[in-house]
Amino acid sequence: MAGGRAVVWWLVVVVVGAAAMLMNGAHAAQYNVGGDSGWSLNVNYTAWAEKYEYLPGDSLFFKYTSPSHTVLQVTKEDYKECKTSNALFSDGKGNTTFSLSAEGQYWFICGVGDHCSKEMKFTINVLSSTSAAPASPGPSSPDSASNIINPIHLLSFLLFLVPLASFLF
Ligand SMILES: [Cu+2]
Repeated sequence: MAGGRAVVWWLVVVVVGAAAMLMNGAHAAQYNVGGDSGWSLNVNYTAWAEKYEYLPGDSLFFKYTSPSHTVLQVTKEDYKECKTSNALFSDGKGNTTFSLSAEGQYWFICGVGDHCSKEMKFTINVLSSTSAAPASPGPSSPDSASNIINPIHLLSFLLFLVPLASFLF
């Protein structure tokens, strides 16, 4: 049965490798800013932003139509003063996707009219991948768009496959 054993070990290696790959990528989440309300007036974005833990590789989706609103990433100082002239990032084409590529603090405001002073603004802190809890369940409420694979479920399924394989061979 030496050949059977080899097949089982080969299977274990493949399964563990696949699990590691999938768990690595499973955390990239896209967050719909403001949930169902999207990017608009009369939404408490501070309360919305505090619901999640953001990691590098995640992205924000601002749902709005041009020219009603814009998305500006600004400095902390400009955020406080609702200053729009020195934006680090700016888009007003509608439905903006913003990649949170690096850890650190991000400040966002709307650059249209007095929307920023009407609280159309929020700040988030993107944690480093290592500082975040590895077993974090991630976003699961309806206003997060895509967290396709639940790593825990996947892992239990794969761990179930291993004894099954040893039984078969
Ligand atoms: Cu606006």
